[in-house]
This record gives sequence, C-alpha cells and structure tokens, in this order.
Amino acid sequence: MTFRISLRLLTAALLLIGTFAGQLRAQTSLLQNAPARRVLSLNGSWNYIIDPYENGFYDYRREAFDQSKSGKGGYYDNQKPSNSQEPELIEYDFDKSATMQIPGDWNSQDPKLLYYEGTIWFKKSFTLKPAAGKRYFLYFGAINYESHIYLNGKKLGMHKGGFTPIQYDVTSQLSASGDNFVVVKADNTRRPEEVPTINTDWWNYGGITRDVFIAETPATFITDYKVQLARNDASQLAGYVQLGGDSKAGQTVTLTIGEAGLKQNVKTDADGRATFALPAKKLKLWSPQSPKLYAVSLSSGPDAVQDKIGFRTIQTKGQDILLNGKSIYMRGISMHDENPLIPGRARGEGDLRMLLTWAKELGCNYVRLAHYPHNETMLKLADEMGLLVWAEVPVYWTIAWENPATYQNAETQLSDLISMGKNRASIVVWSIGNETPLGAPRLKFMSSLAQKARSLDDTRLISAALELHRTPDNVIHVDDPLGEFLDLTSFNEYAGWYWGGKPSEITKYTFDIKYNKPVMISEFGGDALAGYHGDAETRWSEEYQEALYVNQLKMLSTIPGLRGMTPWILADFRATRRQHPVYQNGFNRKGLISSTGTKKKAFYVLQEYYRQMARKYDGK
Ligand code: GCB
Repeated sequence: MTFRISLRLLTAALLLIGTFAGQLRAQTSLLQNAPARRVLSLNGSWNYIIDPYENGFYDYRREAFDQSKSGKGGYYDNQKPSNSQEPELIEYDFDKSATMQIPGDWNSQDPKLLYYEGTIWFKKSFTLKPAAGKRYFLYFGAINYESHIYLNGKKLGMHKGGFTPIQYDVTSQLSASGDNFVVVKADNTRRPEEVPTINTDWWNYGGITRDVFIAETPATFITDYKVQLARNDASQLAGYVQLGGDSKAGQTVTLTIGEAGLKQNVKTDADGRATFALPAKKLKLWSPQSPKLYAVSLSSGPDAVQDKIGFRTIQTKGQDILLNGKSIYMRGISMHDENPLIPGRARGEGDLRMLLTWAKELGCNYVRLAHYPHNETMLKLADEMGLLVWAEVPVYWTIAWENPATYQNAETQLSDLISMGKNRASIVVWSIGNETPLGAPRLKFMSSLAQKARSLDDTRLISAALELHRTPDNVIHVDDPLGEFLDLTSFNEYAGWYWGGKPSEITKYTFDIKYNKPVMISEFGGDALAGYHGDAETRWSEEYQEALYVNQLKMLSTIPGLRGMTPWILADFRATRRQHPVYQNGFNRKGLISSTGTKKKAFYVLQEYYRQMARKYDGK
C-alpha cells in the first residue's frame, strides 16, 4: 500500500515537473481501440496559420508564451477583438485564415507548403457539452513531428513523434457551454537528435496526418486490453483488461466471444486490472489463407468495447518460421504510408485498401510497413485481408545513439506502436529500426530497444533491417552483433543497384550468414521509370529493374535459411532526396507500381516467384 501511494505521488510530481517544463506528453495511457468508442469526429476543415518565426509561440525575447506567468499571448488564445474602447493589437485571426482538410499533410494541400519545414498552427471550433458522469479524451492519430496542443486556450501537452497516437483526458477542460476550440502547433523541423533524425528517404509530410476525435467513456472505463493466444500455445487464450478512471478492486469484467461460445467473468485487482485465461481449442486460427476474425466484446459496468480479433501463434525454430506450428514462407513487399495516386500521405481506408489489394495481387501474404508506425486502420485491414505485418519504428540510419533523450523517445514510439498493435493477429514482427551503422553506442541503444520490445510483447518476433558487408571474394557477410538479440536475420541488400555491377553480374555473390535463424531479406531493388524502355543494362529502364529482380531471386534462392522477403518497394513514393530531373523528379522509383498506378515489368517477375513459393509452402 505504502509503495503504491509513494509511486502515485512520484508520478504526480513527475507530471507536475513535466507540465512546467512544457514537456508533458499524455496525461493518460492511450485508449485501446479508441476509434471504436463513441466519438465526435473533429476531421474536416481546420483553419491554419503558417508561422516560420514562431510568433504565435514566443515573444520578442524568445520566451515561450505558454511558460509565462499568465500563460497567455500565444495563438492558442484564439483571441478576438473585444468590445472595449481600447484599440487592441491582434496580429492573427484563425477564422479569417485559410483552411485545409484534416487528416492531411500540409505539403500536398497548399503549393507554397510543398517543401515547408517549420511551424503551422491549426484551429478547429466544435460543439460538445460534457455530460455528467462521462469522461472525454481528445485523440489524434498522428501529428508530424512535434506538437503542442491546447484546448480552450489551456495547454494539454507536448508530443514528439510523427506516427503514433496522442491522447489527453479533457473532461475538466471542456467548456460547460459546449463551445470549444482546439489549437495545435505542429512543427516538422528535422533535428539531429530526433527520431527519425534529419536524414531520411521519404517526404517529411507535416501536420495532422491522421484522424482527430473526442472519445466519450463512462467515469470508469476500459482503458486497455490484450486478447491473444498465450505465447506459443494455441490451446490457451490469455490476456487482461485494464480499467481506468474511478476503478476499484473487485469490479467485474466480462469477456465474450459469442461465435465460439466463450464467456468469462473476471474481477479486477487493486490496480483495476483483470487477467484471464481460457481454453482456446474452439477457436479457428487466423492465417493469410483463412483470416478468421472473431467479434470480441469486453464489458465492465456501463462500459463496453467491441473488437474483431484473430488468433494465431508465431515462433521460430532453427531457420523456420512457424505460423500456427507450420513452416511458412513470407511472400512480402515493403510499403510506405503513401498511395501514389493521391498527393501526400494516404488518408482514408480506400487509399490503404488499394495498397493492400496491390500486394495481394502480387501474391503476397506479408507486408513490411516501413519505416514508421502506419495507422490503425491499415493494421485492421491487414487483419481482415490476411496479410502478415512487419511493423517498424523510425530508428533509421544515423540516430544520436548517445543521447538519452533520443533513446527515450525511440522507446516511447516503440511502446506506443506495440500498445496500439498488440491485438492484431496480422502483426508478427516488431522491427526496432533500419540500416543502423555498427558501433558500441548503437549496439547498446538497439539491443535495449530489442529487450524493451520483448518485455512488452513476447508473443511476436523481434527484428531490424540490418546491413551487410562484402569481401573481395564476392562473399556477402551478415554478422552484425545486433543479430544476437533478434529472432530473424533480416538485412537490406542492393546488389545490382548501389553496388555489384550490372544485374547480370550479381549471381556471382554468395552469402556468409552468422546466425542460425530464419533469413528475411528486408529490402532489395532498383529504380525504373515506368514506360521507359531499354535493355537490361540501361539504368532506370523497366528492363533493368526486371533483370535485377530475376537475378536477385536467383542469388537469394541459394540461401538455405531464406524464409521470406520484402523487396523495396510496392509503389513509387515521393522522396526529397531523389532529384534526377528526368528519371526521378522527387520520386523514389523503386516501386513495382508506378506513381500513376501502372505495373512495371518487375512486378510480374516477383508475382511468378511468389506463385512458386506459394505452391511449395502452401501447396497451391
Ligand atoms: C534503403 C532504405 C530505404 C530507401 C532505399 C533506397 O536501404 O532502407 O528507406 O528508400 O534504401 O531506395 O535507397
């Protein structure tokens, strides 16, 4: 008891310090499956003000308004001239400013913002009269990158990380009259110590890129749950439900999976947590061939949440990956959270479904959602459409390995991703990063992330996209010491594009892989401009990319432990660093599908290879 009280005090003290430092993240743990709640959507038209000098945040001495005594003066006040006689100076007006659609990046909605990196303020007014006995959570699917969020002129907090949800309990901040306004300062400035760092190969889309809503719950509510099979055990369903708000010990929580005739009542402990274990024999297992989902209902007192959940096991055995105990080959493709047929980030379910439908057409049973957390809808679609998922955090290239705050940030993004995705059968791999360079501080950083991921979820595989090195005898070595901490040996390999000569030459390479683990090629590929034709030695041509795929598949097939791959990449995507004026024009052209949606020749090479692998492993 004493221990618990002191912990609570400590947490309160930390939150207080956090508030003063302007560093407060989220006051409450993220609601599990928040979109399934009763919600008031705040999507739609938001006013915005472009503020490269951050006039709305700092005074002329560069002191932050929200750190001043009055806390006033910033754009978050949404100030209007009053009726007083005094002539007032107000140098902004949200309601007379332009609007853009949220969710949506700013780069694709206003031509002058295509390359913009800095601060933009957003404002949305809405009507919501808080009802007695209810709680309200303001929820953003993602804001890139640093956001300061204010409700009715009061700061809720600051958040870093462009791809994970943000949530605040706003029950006591909503106005009794029902008239409210929310203001967001979004800043996508790249900084060396952030996650990701300044250097990436994707467009730095800024703004409120995912759904915004207010979720309503009763005073005591289900804040979190995990309903999955026990580790490597298809006979047991194991999990927990966590109550939040005014939770007490001894409250009843009911889990029902009606279709399977499963129902169990369990009681919460002193922390509001109820754990359960149930025989799972009656459950049909989820797999890409049969992506069976069950309607799962959780309830406690006046609160209830519904989810659609699949059940499967995933483990490795030597060099095999076992899905539901059976060896599989993961026929994958990498993808960004971008549909080339619309400008900017993918937004609605339709954009995402189109990407996954392309992957299915290619013959995939697996997708790598690179290089950062994709949205919750994507994860649910993968569940529904039967695609295994590799989910990743943007620990990409050269992070500030020795900076403790950078580590903390990466760990928080990883924890939030795992929290959001833990009920999705489709997710089988947590990836802790991509192409990080060898070195002691990096090994410490990355191995700590691997341990963290395992401590949060020991029912899935942990991996990272590693690098390789070559010796003059044409041997490709994979011996990164981080491999010890991972379940798969995954690496990116660009023979025939960045090194190794022409596509026809790459079959000379052999592999020396240190670990006796399943091998997963996390990337290979090369650029081709759709419709540009030449021979197999003409860079940028479809024929070059086609030959590269043919020879890559030949070369990779010599690896005995090869159990899957996610070539780079499903579709062309916008990348600022890709500047060739003829072949690239701001696009990375390694897509198997072009920026206008046409399939390149290499698409069909991989499709044929996947047909063979499906026959070999799935017998069809
Ligand atoms: C890589 C990166 C990926 C790049 C790709 C490329 O190794 O992981 O983010 O886009 O290569 O096209 O160079």
